[in-house]
Amino acid sequence: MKKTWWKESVVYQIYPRSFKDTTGNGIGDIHGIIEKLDHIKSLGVDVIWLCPVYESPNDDNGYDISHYRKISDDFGGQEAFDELLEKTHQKGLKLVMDLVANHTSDEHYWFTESKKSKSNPYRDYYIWKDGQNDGPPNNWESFFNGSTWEYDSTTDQYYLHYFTKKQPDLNWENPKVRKEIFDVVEYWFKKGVDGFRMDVISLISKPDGYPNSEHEKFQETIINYYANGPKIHQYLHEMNQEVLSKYDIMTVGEGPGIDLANGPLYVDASREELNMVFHFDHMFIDCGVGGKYDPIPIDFKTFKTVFNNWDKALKNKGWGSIFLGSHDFSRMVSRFGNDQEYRKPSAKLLATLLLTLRGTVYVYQGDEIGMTNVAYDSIEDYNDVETLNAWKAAEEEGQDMEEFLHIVHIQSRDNARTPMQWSSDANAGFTEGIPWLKTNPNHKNINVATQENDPNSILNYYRDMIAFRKANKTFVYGDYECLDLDNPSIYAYRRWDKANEFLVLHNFSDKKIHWGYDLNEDNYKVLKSNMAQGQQANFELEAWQTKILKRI
Ligand code: ISL
Repeated sequence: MKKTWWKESVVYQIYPRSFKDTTGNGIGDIHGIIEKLDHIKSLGVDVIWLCPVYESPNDDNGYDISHYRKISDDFGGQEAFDELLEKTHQKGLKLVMDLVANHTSDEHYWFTESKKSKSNPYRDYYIWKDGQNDGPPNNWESFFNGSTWEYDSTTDQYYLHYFTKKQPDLNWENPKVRKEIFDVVEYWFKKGVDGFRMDVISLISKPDGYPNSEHEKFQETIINYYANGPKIHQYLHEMNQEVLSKYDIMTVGEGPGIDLANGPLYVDASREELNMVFHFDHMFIDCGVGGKYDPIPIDFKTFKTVFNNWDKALKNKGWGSIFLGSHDFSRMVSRFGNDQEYRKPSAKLLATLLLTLRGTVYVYQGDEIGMTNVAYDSIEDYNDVETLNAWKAAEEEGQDMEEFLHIVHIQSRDNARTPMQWSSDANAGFTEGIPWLKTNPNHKNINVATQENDPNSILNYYRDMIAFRKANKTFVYGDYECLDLDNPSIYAYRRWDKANEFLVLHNFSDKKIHWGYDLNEDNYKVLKSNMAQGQQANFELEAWQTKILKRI
């Protein structure tokens, strides 16, 4: 297996709007990131991935770009970005940006032109179709509710938008569009940017003929119509040849519909497309028939199986990405851990899981201090377009809205977007103004400042575990095998190479357990745990205890 810097990297994801405000306008900005570079560096991570900071009307908080080469003034503009890039590099860190190229903002120049007439030179930059029987061209539904088609009276046609109507989809069939995007990518590489996370890259190639979906479940429609279109791999190979392969950068493609069958195609090095992908097999694990806003309990065996299957699928071709949270999902400790009585140990357990699996590790801002979900009293306090549209749809369906607010508490993307908790001060030390999204009241107890000086804090555990992974490359490149898959509480696996053999045990339960597996526990010694080791047997685990053992 070829060794490279990005395989060994730990990536820190920043949602700039919520990270640190330095102007008092309530919105996080690039100077805030610069101010906190020491914090980021102190974690021991290698790469910063910035969610979009380009010019945008913010219908979807920056995932609707109106200028690909301009940094938003809300975030401090180009000068601030150049300073960030320089200072990041000075600290020996790399900077990866977000490429949102499935769609633009409807306020992008290409779209305002495209709308003007059927003969406009930019018309074919987007996907325009005639309606059918006084309605949209087909029955497709958008990710954020409602039809994917928006009628435009100027030319009496509909345009396609998989997300909001302010996010029209680009027409990748058009070679001019591809060239424009490749040029944008190259523009940022020339500035010194170290890679891209590619937003919904799985959706860029549209299905021939735009047929009606015959599926009721939205997830099925994504898989069968929107994702992995006929030319996806042609486009990505082309991007690789035209630009990516010419730079020492990293790429990670994001997208719904990436599964075990097609995932390896994106990242098999010999195919020359992308380095890594984010799949969502474990992130959509709690979606019921009605999708994200119809949650079901997480099945632990399925959770483990997802990691097993992906490790196996990418073992000989490609490379994995390991993450448990992002700006699109609720907080990992609230979701996969226990954010009440066992918040501290379970946050540390999840950190250990992240840092002992094979693949590049992604840590989302705030997870390094165990930030949790928030539960606002009213829908008025929510900002996320996905949440608000789901709310509207539930209201129209006549659902019990008190119950739905409870679902919002569990599932809203705003859970991950509450301001970063720097201190116990007003607004968590995030802003001196009014934050764009209310801070989580628990910032009084959960914050960076408090954890900084506590040797047993989650924050210091992250630092320690990241250093541990760096010192033990077996966790990066070594083999992986899950043991005792049927165990309803324990996630156990071996990681090994020629030099070392490790056994990692996680107790995902509120009960103390002695792992009764057919291995001699005297052959191991405990190297690390999230709890002090008393008179315990090696395979004995307290509630939410995690242990890394070494075979002696
Ligand atoms: O957020 C999701 C589930 O709650 C996903 O379905 C998400 O919409 C999907 O993975 C795409 O996400 C990305 O593109 C969106 C943007 O809203 C997300 O923030 C971004 O990560 C559209 O650009």
